[in-house]
Amino acid sequence: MSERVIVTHTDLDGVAAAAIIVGTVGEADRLMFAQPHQLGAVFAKIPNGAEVYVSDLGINQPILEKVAKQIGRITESEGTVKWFDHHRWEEGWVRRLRDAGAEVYVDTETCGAGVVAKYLPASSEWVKELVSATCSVDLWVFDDWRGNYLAKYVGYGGTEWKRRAVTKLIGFTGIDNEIEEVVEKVVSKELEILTSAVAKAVVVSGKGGLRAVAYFKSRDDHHLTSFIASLLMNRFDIDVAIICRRGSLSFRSRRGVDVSKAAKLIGGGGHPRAAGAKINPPLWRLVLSFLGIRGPLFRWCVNVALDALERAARGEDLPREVGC
Ligand SMILES: [Mn+2]
Repeated sequence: MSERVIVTHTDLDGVAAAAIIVGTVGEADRLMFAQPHQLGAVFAKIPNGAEVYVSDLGINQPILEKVAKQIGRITESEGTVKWFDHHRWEEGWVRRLRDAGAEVYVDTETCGAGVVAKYLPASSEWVKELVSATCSVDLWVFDDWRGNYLAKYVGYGGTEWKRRAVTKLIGFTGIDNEIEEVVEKVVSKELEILTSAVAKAVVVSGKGGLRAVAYFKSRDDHHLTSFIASLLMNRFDIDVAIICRRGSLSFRSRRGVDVSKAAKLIGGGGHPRAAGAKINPPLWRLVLSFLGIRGPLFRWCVNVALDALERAARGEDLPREVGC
């Protein structure tokens, strides 16, 4: 018998999509969580003749050929590939994967779970409810409060947890005690992080007088960056926030301040109100930070950030290497 493989995204939308697939076609032999850029490597691991479902993952030009070749290998060995997504695809990408033998369903009107429900298809009552909750969060419309609970529930743990979450969401009946308890844990943890951010943040100013609120973030909680930054900007009544980490820095802004140019000046990019860049701090500052002495790294990062902000404000547009 051929192996059933599901490849899905790591967020609520991906988990819900996988739950709908499993709940409709049956248990998967392999459930793989991936980010779009990992698809080449992921597909290489799928055995010949497999029955493959891909959900809530887009393709992009750099990996198109690699993935198409793998799809060709799978379908030529009697396998099948069904791909469900709601991100924007170029027509040529759809054509290339179809030529390789995949069934491709791309629909930007709904979330990934919605695409699976519509085209797999799956029309049970629980599927409708799960799609409603999931799309609410994934499409940023927030018209179904259960989605906010589910997003926090799914985000609680790593791969093993997400596997469990897929099973949990099959036959979705709403927010039960178990989900509530996990969400409570996640929310108190987030509150703790936000409270400590306010306590540890500092107001800094550059040589040209530009002011910002800065914070060093040692924990790996990227999804909180925007919340922390907006909290700090409000609390300190400052329009630019600098969030430093060991390998990257993020800018956030409000009241029309554009931070994307500053990010570009140090080799990064982003949007006017949310941007960032990778940073390469001098080794000794990095080493000290791992020993718990974060000041030297934090000060270096803040200087890099302030310098970029002030140069951007002056209208300079040449990227510059940042030194010690
Ligand atoms: Mn999605």
